[in-house]
Amino acid sequence: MGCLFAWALRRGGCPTSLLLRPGSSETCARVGVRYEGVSNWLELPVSTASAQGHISHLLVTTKARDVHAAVLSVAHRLDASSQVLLLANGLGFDKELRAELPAPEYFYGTTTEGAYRLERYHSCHAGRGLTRIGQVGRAQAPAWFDQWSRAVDPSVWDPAIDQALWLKLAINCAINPLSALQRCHNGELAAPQLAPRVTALCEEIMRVSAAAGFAGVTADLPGQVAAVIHATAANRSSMLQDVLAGRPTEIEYITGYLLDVAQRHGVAAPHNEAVYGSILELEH
Ligand code: KPL
Repeated sequence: MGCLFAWALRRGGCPTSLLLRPGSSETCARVGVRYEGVSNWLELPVSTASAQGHISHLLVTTKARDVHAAVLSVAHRLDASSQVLLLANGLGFDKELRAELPAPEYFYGTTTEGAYRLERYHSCHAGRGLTRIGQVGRAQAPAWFDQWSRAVDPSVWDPAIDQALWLKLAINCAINPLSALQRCHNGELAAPQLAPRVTALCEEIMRVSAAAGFAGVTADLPGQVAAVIHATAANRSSMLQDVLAGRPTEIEYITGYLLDVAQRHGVAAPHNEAVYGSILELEH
């Protein structure tokens, strides 16, 4: 996803660099995006986190658990004028980060663009989607959003981004752990033997959502989840992909976050607890 956005921003005329992990010696990268069978390539400058130079705008598209380390690795290049856009799955990845590094201005995003990696710096843009960006309590988009939205089209400034992020979390809680445990494509969750488990997860998630002030957002969660299952029927969820690749999953930032909220509000969520525990067992 990072390559797709970097490529789109560069093509849209925004001076864009790729930030690589320390140790990399590359100075530029040929970044390609394949769309409808055709790959288009652009040269992008590359810098490492340990380099110097002020960063005015930083886009973070890492896994949720890596957001904290990624932003801290460039802390010396950020100040109060820096704008940091966090586009990761789940919630809660920014808690310690914001306490440790309060200076930059943080923005949040979620996207339904579909992309997967073909090889290093070469992605396939598999499906067009919508990117929502916002900052809680901010109705007006910042100046940079104008250029962003022309480059990453379609994008919208969402003054209720907290609701969009919560809905994404709710949908991920209903689909990701179960699909990873069943090792099934998303579409198989609609089968009669799994659909009742999805429903049970949804009912708990709706109760937690109501306690957290997001009742309206998840009012039709079973319908929204069914629509995503249908639209992504042939896909493997990101959590299943992590499990199959032997990577740690994002369960702490998805179901783990939901369960923290449930506990804070005294809402029972045994089905979500069960899938959370099973994913942790798989990881260890
Ligand atoms: O966001 C997803 C993910 O896999 O993380 C869904 C919507 C469940 C699609 O697979």
